[in-house]
Amino acid sequence: MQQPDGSLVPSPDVPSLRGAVRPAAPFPRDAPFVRAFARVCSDGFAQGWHEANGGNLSYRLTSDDVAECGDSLAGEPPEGDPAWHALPPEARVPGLAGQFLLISRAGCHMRSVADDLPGSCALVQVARDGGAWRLACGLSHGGRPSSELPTHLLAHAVRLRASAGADRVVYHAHCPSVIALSTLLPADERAWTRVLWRCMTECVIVFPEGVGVVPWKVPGSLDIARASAGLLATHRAVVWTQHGMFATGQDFDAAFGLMHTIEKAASLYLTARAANGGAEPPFLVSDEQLRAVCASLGVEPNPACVD
Ligand code: 2HA
Ligand code: ZN
Repeated sequence: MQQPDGSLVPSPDVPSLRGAVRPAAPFPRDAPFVRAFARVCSDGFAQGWHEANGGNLSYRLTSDDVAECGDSLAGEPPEGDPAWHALPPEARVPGLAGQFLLISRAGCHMRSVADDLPGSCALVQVARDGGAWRLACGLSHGGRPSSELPTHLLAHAVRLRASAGADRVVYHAHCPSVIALSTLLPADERAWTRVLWRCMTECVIVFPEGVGVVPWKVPGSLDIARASAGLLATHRAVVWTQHGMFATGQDFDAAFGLMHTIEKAASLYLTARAANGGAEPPFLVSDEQLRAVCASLGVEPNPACVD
């Protein structure tokens, strides 16, 4: 169901995400991380991944980013202050205590983010106990953070742990070939990973851990957030069947590049399969070739996905 601003109504199990929140401080629109954030939104739209308000993006600030923002991020209210929005117990993120995240606004169109950064983004801080968030700045016309905030929060917490603090970007896009492929393949990690690896040699090098696959679930729900976070502990990308994909990375290039590689491989496979009358293409990269390229580059492929 959509609201007048085009955003999805949050699931009833995410009550803390309801209601508009008001900004407090000037938005750091010229900070390099904000410019890079805007570029991903524009580039993703140019790729055809963001129809209407589809997709969302978040970035976990470094301490240098925070220092550069100065007063914009100051004034942390005391615990219990109404500025803090409590998170449902399943979406608590103690691992992100005190961290700042830049995230797109619910209902915003990625195409237009660069034209109105303060109105299209929220800069939020996670509370010291990981059980609440507050708006530091942004959302200059009101609104709230992305309807997929629970997935973004849990994904950041999981990827921070898995990457020893390196991963900072969580990107969600409605990539057409991945969505189309999800109407043909079972929601199975091995099936997906093998199709992607075997139609383009570079794939096993770019994502040797394979891709996680979340079976269909309600968008914006805690259910889809938990399922995604579980898979993101061991994968940097997860497919949401009949919906799109989440890709994560150390920086915007890494997350965008991973999304792009997977979407391109899915597109190649669909094209080849259609050209072959709908049947499996006969000349895919073999298991022996997968192992050879991994050995030559010192990459360890997910053993469950190579024979
Ligand atoms: O931002 O993509 O999954 C809108 C969505 C919800
Ligand atoms: Zn979506």
